[in-house]
Amino acid sequence: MATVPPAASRIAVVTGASSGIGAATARQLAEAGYRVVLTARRKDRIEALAEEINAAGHSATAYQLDVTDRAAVDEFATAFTTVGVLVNNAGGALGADPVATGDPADWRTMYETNVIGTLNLTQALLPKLIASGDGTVVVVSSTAGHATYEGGAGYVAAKHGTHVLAETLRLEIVGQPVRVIEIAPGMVRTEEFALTRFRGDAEKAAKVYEGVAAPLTAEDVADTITWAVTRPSHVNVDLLVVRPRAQASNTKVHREK
Ligand code: 8X3
Repeated sequence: MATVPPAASRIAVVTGASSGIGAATARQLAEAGYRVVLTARRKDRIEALAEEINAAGHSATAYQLDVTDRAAVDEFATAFTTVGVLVNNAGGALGADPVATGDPADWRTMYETNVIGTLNLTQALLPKLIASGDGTVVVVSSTAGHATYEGGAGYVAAKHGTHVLAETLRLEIVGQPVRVIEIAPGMVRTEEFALTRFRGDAEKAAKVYEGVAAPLTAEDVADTITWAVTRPSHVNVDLLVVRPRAQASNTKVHREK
């Protein structure tokens, strides 16, 4: 049974809420009773999602935000006295090139969005999470944050960064009323992850999931996030690794012919 958090901690901020895991998480946290604040760069998408959530009788607002823009993030944070939950979901992969030929610009972008984006939101909202008396920071990392694979170095390096941020923050704020939860999904088929990685090349994107009976869905991951967040306050799920049954490791995937 999910516990209902105290009233002061019922705002949940979700970054990257315009699609995929972020959008699914926003829907599920709203259903769990949180007032969700949807952030993403694409205003039209988060506004439509907020409308959908509100029409279903829950509570959502949309706030256009680029997580890499620190001034904008600081401005966003002034809207709150307390925040109950921050889900750092914004991020993604760009390219799948070997180290020998990877584009440094891609590496930089991935570090900026995945690591600095998470750092920006976490720093800006930490005082509000503490002020709630019962805060939760979720870092959506990846199995790429725990082991490497060929062609993945730029993304893997960035996701190791988000993993380290979560681990270190948990050490540093122990004793404060804030949990730090890392969710590390493996293969998840969303409308955009692979397409963005391969710059719109639908054929390459489809190959990622080729023959895989049932990759995880955004809803599956949102489910694990919502489960971890709704445990009683004293229960900190440090790290939850979730993969489809067909994926035994980042490089061992069962593909049906
Ligand atoms: C996504 C998992 O295997 O594409 O975060 O790196 S993988």
